[in-house]
Amino acid sequence: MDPLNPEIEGGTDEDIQEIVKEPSMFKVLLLNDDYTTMEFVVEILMLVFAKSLEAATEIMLNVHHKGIGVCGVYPLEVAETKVESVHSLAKERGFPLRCTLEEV
Ligand code: TYC
Repeated sequence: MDPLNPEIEGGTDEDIQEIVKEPSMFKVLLLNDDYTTMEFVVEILMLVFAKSLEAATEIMLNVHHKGIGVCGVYPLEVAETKVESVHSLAKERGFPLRCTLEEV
């Protein structure tokens, strides 16, 4: 089956649906911990997720109180890069801050 011409190459309806559907989107979820400072989490949210100071503070406090929260929703590769950036910046500064992905 030619992915560019699924209908003339004998692709099934499922093949065609798979090809035309929008790319999956992923939530980047930030996890609370007892050691990362509030200031560093706000810094990360502004730097990696392009949040304003006000939005970053609101997300950080939400995660601090509820244990988990959404930083943003992105296509898979973008979401994965953001998770890696958070983990590497946190490691550099000696914080155990973690985040994870969840398909929307
Ligand atoms: N709970 C941390 C503290 O009290 C702050 C914090 C908030 C840490 C959000 C991680 O994702 C997090 N210093």
